[in-house]
Amino acid sequence: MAQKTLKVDSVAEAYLALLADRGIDYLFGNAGTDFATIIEALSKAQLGESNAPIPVTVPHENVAVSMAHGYFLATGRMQAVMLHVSVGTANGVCGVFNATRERIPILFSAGRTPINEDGADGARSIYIHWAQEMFDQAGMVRELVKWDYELRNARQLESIVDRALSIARTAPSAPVYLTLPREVLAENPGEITFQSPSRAAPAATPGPNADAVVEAAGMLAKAKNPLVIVSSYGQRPDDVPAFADFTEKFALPVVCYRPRYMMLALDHPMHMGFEPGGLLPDADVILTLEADVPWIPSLHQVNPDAKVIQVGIDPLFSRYPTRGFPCDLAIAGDPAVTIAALADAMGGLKSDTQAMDARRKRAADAQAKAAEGRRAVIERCATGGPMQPTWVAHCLGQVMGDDDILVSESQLPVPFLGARKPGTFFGTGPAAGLGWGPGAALGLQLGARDRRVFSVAGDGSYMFGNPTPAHFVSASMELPVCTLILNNRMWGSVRKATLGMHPDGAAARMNRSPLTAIEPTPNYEMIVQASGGYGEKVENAEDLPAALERALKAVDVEKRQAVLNIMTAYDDAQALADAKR
Ligand SMILES: Cc1ncc(C[n+]2csc(CCOP(=O)(O)OP(=O)(O)O)c2C)c(N)n1
Ligand SMILES: [Mg+2]
Repeated sequence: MAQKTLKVDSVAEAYLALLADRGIDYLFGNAGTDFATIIEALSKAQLGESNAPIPVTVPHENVAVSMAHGYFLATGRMQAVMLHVSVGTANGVCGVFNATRERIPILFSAGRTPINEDGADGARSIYIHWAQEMFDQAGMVRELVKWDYELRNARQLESIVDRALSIARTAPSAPVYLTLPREVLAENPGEITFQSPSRAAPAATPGPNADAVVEAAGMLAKAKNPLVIVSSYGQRPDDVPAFADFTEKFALPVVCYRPRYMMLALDHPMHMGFEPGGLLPDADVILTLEADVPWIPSLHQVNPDAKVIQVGIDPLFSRYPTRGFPCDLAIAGDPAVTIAALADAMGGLKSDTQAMDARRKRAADAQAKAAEGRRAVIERCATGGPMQPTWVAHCLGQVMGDDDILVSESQLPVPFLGARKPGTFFGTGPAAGLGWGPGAALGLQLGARDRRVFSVAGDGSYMFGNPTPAHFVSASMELPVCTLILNNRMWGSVRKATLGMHPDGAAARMNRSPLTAIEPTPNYEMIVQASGGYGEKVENAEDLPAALERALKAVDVEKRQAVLNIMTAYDDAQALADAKR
């Protein structure tokens, strides 16, 4: 088997060379005193004297983790993040939470305070080295990662790194956590020998159980009113066409519920929109596809006799403490393989063609009605300010090219964007740890430099996203993301939740309830200017198309980032109606 031997000055240098050998392109770093030997080794790499991933200086940990998340979405390639001991880890936990719930592999790592109080290379040299030590640093993230370990010595380096990477990449994939004590990083093994290429393959993803597929196919073929509810499918864009064919061929109505990706084109003949509420009472067989929450039990009435089939890599979402959706049949395994197997099995069964025709007609009617409704809304909101998010989505849809990417950490109404191709939409994950969007957009742009990336954020989400660090990285790494802020001067979702529970209460009688209003609103367009970007405030609907053109000129021609701070409306009645659907 092929081996490599490298002369190295430190374990840090060996570690970085090994990561580069294993296909880690970038190390998203937020450094501290624990990084001394890492920085020394990265410096050697920049002088051409060793190998290492490309370091990216990210001045907030949550942005760093979100960048690794976004880069994976663009490329399918797992990346590394390294943070400063316990305190840096604490700042990165929210990003890890988002990544783990969306099954994104990341080598999440941090230094460890020196163990020795003196007498060893790398031993404690600053007062913080005492207080920063924890009894169990990994305890902070253990619930969220699939595996964690602290590197003990140079001899175990290859085995531990490969184990971390292969476990993270094995489905259901997730972040892993590796801590790197300063003394261990500083050890000088002289040279290191490792297998190259790696001999630590991740496990191949299991396929579905054949009997379960036959049973599910029988249930779906017999159904009069089947319903497919899908939430997190299409992370791999290539999975989408076969799903589209499957649902079209067997006339299976599909609801894309809280979509994380582009899972089915808006103009697909069986696309039934984004809310399952209206269809659940009559559904007789419900197939949930990577849908952690296929409906809300307290809001939606579900036909009590409906059979429910849950399909996914981990269809019971075993890392969720509570999840009681009915499940008559669960099929674990690669969901794309399960869809293909279901299509095969159903192809051999007799289908009720009359029922299928009726479903096709219902879907076509519903689509025509929805499209008509959207046209009417767009006409109504084309002038004046503050403007409706629907108008922003519509205008954005008009300027987006087919391959442009959109990251949305906002209430942007997706249907108003128009039809999008697979791999072009990325929505907030189910844990909704705010602050993901700006970093994810940067990571996507880094992984897809030839494509335009739009990032749409609520005003609250934009601030959670650490705009100063994010705009700094955009400038330093030449990642000209175009950001649209839906600025309703409020944590609107929090107000909506308050009024949902207390519709006639005190908060409902106030326009600006406590802990929800973000006023006076900052001039967000000025933050990006501090990093050399283009910034503009947009107050009226009729000004948005031209403002978008100016922003895109900055991005496309001047190759610099842009932010449009768009004043949007918030309406209690509308918010409450939305919340009840
Ligand atoms: C890290 C984190 N903190 C707090 C929340 C709770 N939260 C959910 S939505 C929301 C407000 C978001 O505001 P904004 O981005 O302006 O969107 P809007 O609701 O106004 O459309 C908050 C604070 C969260 N999801 N994540
Ligand atoms: Mg807001």
